[in-house]
Amino acid sequence: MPSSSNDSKGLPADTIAAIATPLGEGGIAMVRLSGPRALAIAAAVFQPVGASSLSPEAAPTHTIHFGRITRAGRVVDEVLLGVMRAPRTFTREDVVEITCHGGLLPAKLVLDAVLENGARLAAPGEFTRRAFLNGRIDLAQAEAVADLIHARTELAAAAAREQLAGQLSRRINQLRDDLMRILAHVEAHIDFPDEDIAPDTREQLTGRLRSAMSFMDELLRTAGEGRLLRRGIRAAIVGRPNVGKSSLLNQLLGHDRAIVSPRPGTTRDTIEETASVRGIPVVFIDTAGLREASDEIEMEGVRRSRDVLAAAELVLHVLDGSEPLSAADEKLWVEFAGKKRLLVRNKADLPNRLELPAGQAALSVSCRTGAGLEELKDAIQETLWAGGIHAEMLQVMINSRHEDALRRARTAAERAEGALRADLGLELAALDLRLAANAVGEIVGKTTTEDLLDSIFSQFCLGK
Ligand SMILES: Nc1nc2c(ncn2[C@@H]2O[C@H](COP(=O)(O)OP(=O)(O)OP(=O)(O)O)[C@@H](O)[C@H]2O)c(=O)[nH]1
Ligand SMILES: [Mg+2]
Repeated sequence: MPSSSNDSKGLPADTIAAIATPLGEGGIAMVRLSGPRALAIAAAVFQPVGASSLSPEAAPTHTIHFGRITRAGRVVDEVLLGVMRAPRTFTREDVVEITCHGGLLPAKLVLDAVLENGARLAAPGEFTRRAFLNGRIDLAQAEAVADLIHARTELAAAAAREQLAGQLSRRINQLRDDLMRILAHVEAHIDFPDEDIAPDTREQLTGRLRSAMSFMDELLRTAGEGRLLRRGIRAAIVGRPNVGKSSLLNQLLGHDRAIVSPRPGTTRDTIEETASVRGIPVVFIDTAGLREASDEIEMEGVRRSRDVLAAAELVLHVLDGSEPLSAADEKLWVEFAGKKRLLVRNKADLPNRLELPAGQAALSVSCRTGAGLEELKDAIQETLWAGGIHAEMLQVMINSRHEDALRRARTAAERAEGALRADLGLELAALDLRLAANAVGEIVGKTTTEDLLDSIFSQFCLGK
């Protein structure tokens, strides 16, 4: 984090500013200010216009005012200025939002004006970081803000919203409380060494610890889906030349992205684009038809296809249903034996001449008529995420940081249980219980380090 001053309680004391809208041309842009001097700095650059507009310092909270931003006596832009006074704001500090004309220049000039009057340029994610430091949201909720911004499908956005609303945090806090209560119980016995833990108390404590562990397991099981929704998955479309790989890509995307032609070897480069398959973000990759290349360019295309294939998590192997199975098809089938894959029999609108080896099933589609495409999407979803996707599943979807913390908590809890059960020293059990509770606390930010906060908030965009 850049140089920032803190007050006696370690909370930020300076006022930060940034352009909160994407850089580029648009209808409007917004410059956001947050901190103890936000209203004073805004007052220094803003001239209210019209009877109902007020100076930021005089304005009641949650009101909007029309006026001009001036810089060295010259008007920079006509703006709407929103005043939100602490603590009912995103950061719990005084916040001013200045909405100016879109385009790079107006926003930059407004930003310069506030920077010249005492604001500091915000680091990426610094507004959200303040919301966390000032206790408005916890760390899991702060991460959900970034998830929501980066979400590529409605389903991913819905999961982020649940996390932002505190669905995960509530469960994590409950888990941590449970561990702390068990710890308090064990520590009470350490403090009074004469009173031995009665066997049934011991039994009761290990039972409570076991149910905490099985709750950890439940949360850990959501990691796969969490990864799927956040990162999406890469699916390569492969097959020998001319079977309809590019046609399939276009159908799955819903628009003509790749060139389709009857000439084998049409696609020479790899083409990729993201689509939502039943809410799961899938990056579909069209590849050059894998064959012995006839020229240098095609050879490079085939080489790239093989690289892409190595990184893909799912393979859609396309066959031409209007032709018999060829040696080239079989070779490809063997080549991708280690991958999650689906066989797609294309050109179902033509008479079928394809015989699949016994025991192998393919999904029939026609990229010409669109037949079978919905069934293919269902099959893709089923392969990635077995079973239907229900609303309540979206409530908890841990990310890799949560997964790592939970695994450490799980290991420590298991050791504590072993120590309790085997009548080993209670100090040992207490030590591990504390480790477990701390690891769980990391998820919501009850225990954090500057490094951890830096790594989380640096992933945010500027102005968030
Ligand atoms: N009848 C019929 N023709 C199809 C279908 N899908 C694709 N084709 C035709 O098959 C030919 C090849 O299609 P492409 O999508 O370019 O095939 P490709 O696998 O990408 O080919 P390469 O890039 O050369 O490897 C084109 O003439 C398409 O119009 C289908 O479902 N039915
Ligand atoms: Mg192609």
